Amino acid sequence: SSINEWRIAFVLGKPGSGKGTQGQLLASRLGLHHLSAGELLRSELKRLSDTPTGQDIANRMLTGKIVPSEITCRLLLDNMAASAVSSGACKTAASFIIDGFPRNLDNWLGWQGCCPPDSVSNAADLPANLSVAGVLLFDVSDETCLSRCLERSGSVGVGCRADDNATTLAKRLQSYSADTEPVVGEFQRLGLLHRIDASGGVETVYQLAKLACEKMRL
Ligand code: UP5
Ligand code: MG
Repeated sequence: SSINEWRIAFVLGKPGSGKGTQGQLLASRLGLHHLSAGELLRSELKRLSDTPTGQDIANRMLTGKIVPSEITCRLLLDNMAASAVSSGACKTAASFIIDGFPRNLDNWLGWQGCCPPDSVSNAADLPANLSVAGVLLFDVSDETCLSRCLERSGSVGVGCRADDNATTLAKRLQSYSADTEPVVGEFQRLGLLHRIDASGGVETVYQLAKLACEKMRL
């Protein structure tokens, strides 16, 4: 593989399927960079809370709607560059786990528009070669997702989320089947999809996710 290649794995799955939990574990144990699109949007909406853009992001997140791809792609690319610069991996090989993105076909088109395959990026801190190595899909039932998110909503402080209520959760699950399943189908067609049973305990799921990352040469 080329010296300054960045390899990316997207992680998709229903709300509460464990994208963030496994993203963090894979990052800390395998030395990958982990970015959560949802976390980046939550900090962006705090930063922009007094502006129309901030209000728009907040409204969308409270109703399970998807933020326009220009906003999310910019946040992801800015933070990938920052994360690679701070680790010294800027001009060398690096691997990224991006969780919760792309959420729909429009997000995927937007991403390809930012990073067309085999083309040179203009951004100074991004390497010439940025490729999608694969997509992890965490499979789990609606019931399990709901109970995990509602359990989290009972916690206060760290991890407490405005969208972990029954009304918003129903909308997040709807958005998963209406918006995200089509892009999952597209990754399947492209031969990029690694489907993982995410119903077991955290360590069980981690072993499966790690195997998939090894197959992707992440
Ligand atoms: N937990 C995790 N794994 C477990 C296991 N194996 N066994 C038992 N418990 C487990 O896990 C959820 C909870 O379950 C935690 O308490 C955890 O300890 C426990 P977590 O790892 O947080 O699951 P995750 O899949 O990350 O769930 P999350 O709620 O973050 O998923 P969503 O997809 O709903 O949220 P996200 O932050 O990605 O997006 C939020 C909103 O932002 C979206 O609804 C959308 O409006 C917007 N958005 C965009 O518009 N565009 C984007 O690109 C991204 C987000
Ligand atoms: Mg998450």
